[in-house]
Amino acid sequence: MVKKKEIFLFVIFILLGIFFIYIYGFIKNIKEDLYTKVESNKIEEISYLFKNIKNDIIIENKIEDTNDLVHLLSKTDNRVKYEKYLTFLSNPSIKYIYLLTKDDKGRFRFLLDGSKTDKAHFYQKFDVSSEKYNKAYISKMPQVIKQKDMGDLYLTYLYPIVIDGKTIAILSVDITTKVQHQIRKLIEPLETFFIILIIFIFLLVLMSIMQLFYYFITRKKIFTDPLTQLYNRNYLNEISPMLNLSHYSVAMLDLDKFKVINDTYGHKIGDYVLAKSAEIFKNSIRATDILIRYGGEEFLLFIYNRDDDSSQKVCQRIRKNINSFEFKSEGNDIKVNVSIGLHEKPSLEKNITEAIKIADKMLYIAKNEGRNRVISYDGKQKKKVITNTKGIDFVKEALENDKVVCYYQPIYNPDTKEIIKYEALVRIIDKDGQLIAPIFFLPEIKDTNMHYKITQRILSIVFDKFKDNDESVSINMNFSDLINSDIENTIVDTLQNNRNLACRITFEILESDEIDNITLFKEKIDLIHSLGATISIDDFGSGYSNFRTILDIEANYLKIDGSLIKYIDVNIKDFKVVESIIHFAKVANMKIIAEFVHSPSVYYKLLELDIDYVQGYYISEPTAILKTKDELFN
Ligand code: GH3
Ligand code: MG
Ligand code: MG
Repeated sequence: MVKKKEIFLFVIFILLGIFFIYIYGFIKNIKEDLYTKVESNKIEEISYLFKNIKNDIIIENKIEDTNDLVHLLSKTDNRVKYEKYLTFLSNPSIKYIYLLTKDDKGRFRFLLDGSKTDKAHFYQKFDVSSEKYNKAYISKMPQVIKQKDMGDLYLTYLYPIVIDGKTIAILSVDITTKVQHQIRKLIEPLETFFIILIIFIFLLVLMSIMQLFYYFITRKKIFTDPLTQLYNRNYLNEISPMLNLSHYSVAMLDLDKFKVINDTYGHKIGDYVLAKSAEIFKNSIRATDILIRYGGEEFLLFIYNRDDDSSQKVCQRIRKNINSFEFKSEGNDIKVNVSIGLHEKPSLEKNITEAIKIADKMLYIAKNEGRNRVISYDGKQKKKVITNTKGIDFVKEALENDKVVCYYQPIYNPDTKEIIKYEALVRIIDKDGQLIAPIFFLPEIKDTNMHYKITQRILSIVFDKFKDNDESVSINMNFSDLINSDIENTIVDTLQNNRNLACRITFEILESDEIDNITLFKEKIDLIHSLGATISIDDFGSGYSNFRTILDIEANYLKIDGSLIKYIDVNIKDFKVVESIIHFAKVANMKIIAEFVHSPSVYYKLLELDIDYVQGYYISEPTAILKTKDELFN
């Protein structure tokens, strides 16, 4: 999920930035306020000047208009007198003071200049630097010109001298003070400090934006499958802990006979069909559903529970959309189907892995029932689904008519390149001559007498087949088989008198929660050991595996469950779990077997882990006749 720390920091930086900009503005305002206050104080301070000047020059000389004034001041004596007077009135804050008037052409001219040196001549033209001169003249209102870019406060105050409603002259006073300089000295370091702080925060915000951006880019890469642009297994690992299964149904989708498409049209078109199928899946689901490329041409779908659109409907929609789509590539019209296994109530299971396993089982049934279909499980009818397929009578009939057979899958030693033994796998041949896999009949006859009967039959087939050859074989048994006295008798009777056979027999025992009586279990294991046969723990790592019990059993082999092997080449978590199981087995002095080795990449990944033995379709499928080592890997 989104990295909370990064987002938190990002928000904090933004808030700090806003806060500092606010403080900076606040300080700037204080500075402006202080300036304004200083200005008005200064102006007030010199307002006495204007009254005195008006009285002493204008009123006293009975000046009535501009001409009178020009006339008065054109006389050198008067000018010298009044300029001295202006100089005298000045105080330290007044830098310049002069009297101006406007000539006929509207140009400003000097009448008096209070400067001590470099005085302007009488009636010298004065170039105005601001419109305010005219404004003061016309509006008859005093004007202030703030001089910019000066170290100190520096302003020009324009005071119009008005007689009979007419402006006859303007008194211009330049005021300066050091106060502003002091204010600036005080406040400017603060301002600079905040500017630096704001720049620093801005850089931090920029950095965290870049970090977030980078995070989202890499995150997308890590969680996206490049071919289909769907989520990949990493995403499943990421969301698993947060996913509330009670809101979803889980479906497993697998393209039918996809290998044929690859074999017929080539891998490139195979890739196109995969990508296009992914697109069709995506268009058939809703925004709330989560679609993941689980591996190869298998997809995992979490369907959000909604009243208006059931998970069954969604699955059927996907199936129909794939079925009716014509994949066109390089002049080929390709038809593709999809089989879907659906678990409608995954929250009934212990965890996501278990729920996915059941969806996978349903998918397996969909494949076996002819593909291009949806098989669903709602938590209740699991048995029914399987019963409907093959029931107790089916097994009984098979036993009576000798239709129970064994297939043998080699278990291979990659170091010596030898077959170390075969696993005997039961099959039933049905009326149509089709081979039926145990998933379709064993769950139904579990805990019935029929189960013991079928185990007895398997034992007799296997003992018979292997008694006269040199090969080794493993036979699947569960706990209830093991404690059944008839089965025990068969094993003891056969193996006690045939040590040569006994040492080539391994019993593969499912380590399950049903082993409640560990002492009894251990007793039976010891019996098998005493006969010279060996013990293998089956499906280790799938459900209830308990390291302590395994150590107590003192098994010779440990077979890692296929669900952990299947995606070991792409799923780092599975890889780590298998790595630690192998480590554990080595310490406990057990040989380790990996089942479900279905591809070269899985095979080579296991070699990296220094696996003892491997078994799976990549090496060989189960066959009726024992394969030799030269017939493997094709
Ligand atoms: P079933 O109906 O039983 O599912 O048959 P299948 O042929 O689809 O199943 P199988 O698992 O035997 O074969 C799957 C094939 O998918 C084998 C593998 O080469 C191919 N495959 C897996 N990933 C990719 C891929 O990324 N691109 C291509 N072109 N093929 C892939
Ligand atoms: Mg397939
Ligand atoms: Mg497949």
